Amino acid sequence: MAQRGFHPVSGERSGRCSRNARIGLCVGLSVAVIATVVAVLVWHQGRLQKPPPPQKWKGRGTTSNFSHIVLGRCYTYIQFLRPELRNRDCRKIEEAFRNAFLSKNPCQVTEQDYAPLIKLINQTVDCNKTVFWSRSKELVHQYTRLQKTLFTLEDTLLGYLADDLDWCGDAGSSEMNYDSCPLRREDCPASAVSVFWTLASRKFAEDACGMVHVMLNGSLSTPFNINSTFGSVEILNLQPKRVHTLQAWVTHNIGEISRDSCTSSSINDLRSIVNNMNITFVCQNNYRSINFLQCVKNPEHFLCG
Ligand code: JS2
Repeated sequence: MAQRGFHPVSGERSGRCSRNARIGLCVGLSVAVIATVVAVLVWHQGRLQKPPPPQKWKGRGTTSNFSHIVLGRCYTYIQFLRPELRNRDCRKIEEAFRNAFLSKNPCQVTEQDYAPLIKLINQTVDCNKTVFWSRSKELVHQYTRLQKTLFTLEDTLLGYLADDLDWCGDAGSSEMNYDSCPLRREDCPASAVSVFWTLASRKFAEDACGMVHVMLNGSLSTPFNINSTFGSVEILNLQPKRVHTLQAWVTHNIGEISRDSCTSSSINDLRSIVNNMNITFVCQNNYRSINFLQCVKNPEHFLCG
């Protein structure tokens, strides 16, 4: 007869089962407790292991709000300045810019690191619309802001995003280094910023076609400097099969005595380099449109009568 509560067939089994259940429960609880303790220890250990301080360089650190500035500039550019680029994805562009240098030694960033950014931007300038410059940044951009069909590098999206910004990361951190970034001469010849501008300038020159222009500063003793970015990167990367003429505008500060800088030795050096590339060289002193621009800022000057 079945004992109250005891079933002959499954009785032993239910007794054994409850014991196994208890053992399983105990093992499960023990594993859960051990896992929790280990997780807490690892988390606490992680907190104690602060990332090493960023490396100390001689230059300014990353510009504050770098990511927000780049994102804002991108939207401003594609929505208002050049709506023909309205289909570009600014979030992906900002992320690609950041990923080009974050978690890397800023002296070991390569041109390849910027390739995804360049690919996402994917912009070319129409023939006859490219303007280079050297030691004349302010005046040339005053001019291209009015002559909107002309493009300096800083009037393209790539140059517009980065102009006047500083940026670098650190191999031991996923954060930007806001304390300092390497300087070209004092720290390393190829910093994240200088690699960017050399790449951007070279690509800007390679893509140029037709008649290209350059604004040079006639108020300097050497308006053309072979060691400048224009002289050492852009000129040498013009493609003679694409570019037939380089037109130089040599500007003088409006208050200065005008002189014929187109016959100066440094301009003659430029002429030789360009002609040896089978590209026609044309030089203009005091280009009228640019003189007018200077008169806008100095209407009282006697030359602006
Ligand atoms: C650091 C910057 C910035 O033709 C022009 C532009 O296309 C430019 O890319 O290169 C030429 C100007 O360079 P250059 O001839 O050495 O003249 P510069 O007056 O000494 O200007 C140097 C600027 C080089 C590139 N660059 N570098 N940080 O924010 C920055 N912005 C630009 N354009």
